[in-house]
Amino acid sequence: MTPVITAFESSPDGGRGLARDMPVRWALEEVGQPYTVRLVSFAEMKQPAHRALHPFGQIPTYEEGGLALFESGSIVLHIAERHAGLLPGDPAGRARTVTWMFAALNTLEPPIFDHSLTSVLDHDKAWFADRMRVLEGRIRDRLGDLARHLGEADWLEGAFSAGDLLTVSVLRRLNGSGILADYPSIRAYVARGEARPAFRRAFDAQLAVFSNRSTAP
Ligand code: GTB
Repeated sequence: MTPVITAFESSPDGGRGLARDMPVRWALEEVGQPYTVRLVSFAEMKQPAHRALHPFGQIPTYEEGGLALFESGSIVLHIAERHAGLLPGDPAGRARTVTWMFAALNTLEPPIFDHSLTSVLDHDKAWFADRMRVLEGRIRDRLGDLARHLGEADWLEGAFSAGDLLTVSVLRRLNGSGILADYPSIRAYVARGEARPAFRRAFDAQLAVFSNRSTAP
C-alpha cells in the first residue's frame, strides 16, 4: 500500500526544504518506498477532515491503509521500523539510534528553531539582539558537544541511520546563519547528508511543488 503524506501547498520557505515533510520524504526515499503527496493549504489544515489526521492542524501527516500518523519524528521512526536501512539490526544499536532521534528533536532543535523563528518574527523588538545572542550561545554549546561526539566519524553511530537523518534535518536550519562556519566537522556532516541521493530526490520533489506554483499562470 502506497503511503500518503501531506505537505504545504504553498511553502513559506521558498523551496529550501525546511518544512517537516522533508525528513519524511527523505526517509521514504532512503528505504525506497514510493509515496503520494497530498498538498494542503493553511485553511485546509485547520478543517475537521485534516484535524482528524493531525490534532494540531499541521503537516506532515502519514496515512497507510487504516493507520494515520502525525509528528515527523514518529513518522520517520515508523518508516525505519518497517523497512531496512535506517535502523541497525542489533537491539543496542537500535536503541542508540532512537536516542539520537530524540536528541535531534529534543536537545538540538529547540534553540535552533527558536533562533530561526526569532530572526524572522522579532527583529523589530527592543530585546531582539540580546535574545539572539542567548540563543546563539545555546546553539554553539550544542554544536561543540556534537562535534566532540562526532570526532572524525562520518555518522553518529557507525552507518547512516534515522538518527543522522533527523540530526541533519535539524542542523540544515542553520544553513545561511554563518554559525556552522565555526564547526567545520558539523558543516561537513550536514553536507554529507545533503549529498545522499535519497536526500536529493526528496529535496527536488519538495522544490518542484514550490517551482510549479511559482511558474503557474
Ligand atoms: N512537531 C511537529 C512535527 O515534527 O511534525 C511540528 C509540525 C509543524 O510544525 N508543522 C508546521 C505546520 O504545519 C510545518 S513545518 N505549520 C502550520 C501551522 O501550524 O498552522 C514548520 C515549518 C514551517 C515553515 C518553515 N519555513 O518557512 O522555513 C519551516 C518549518
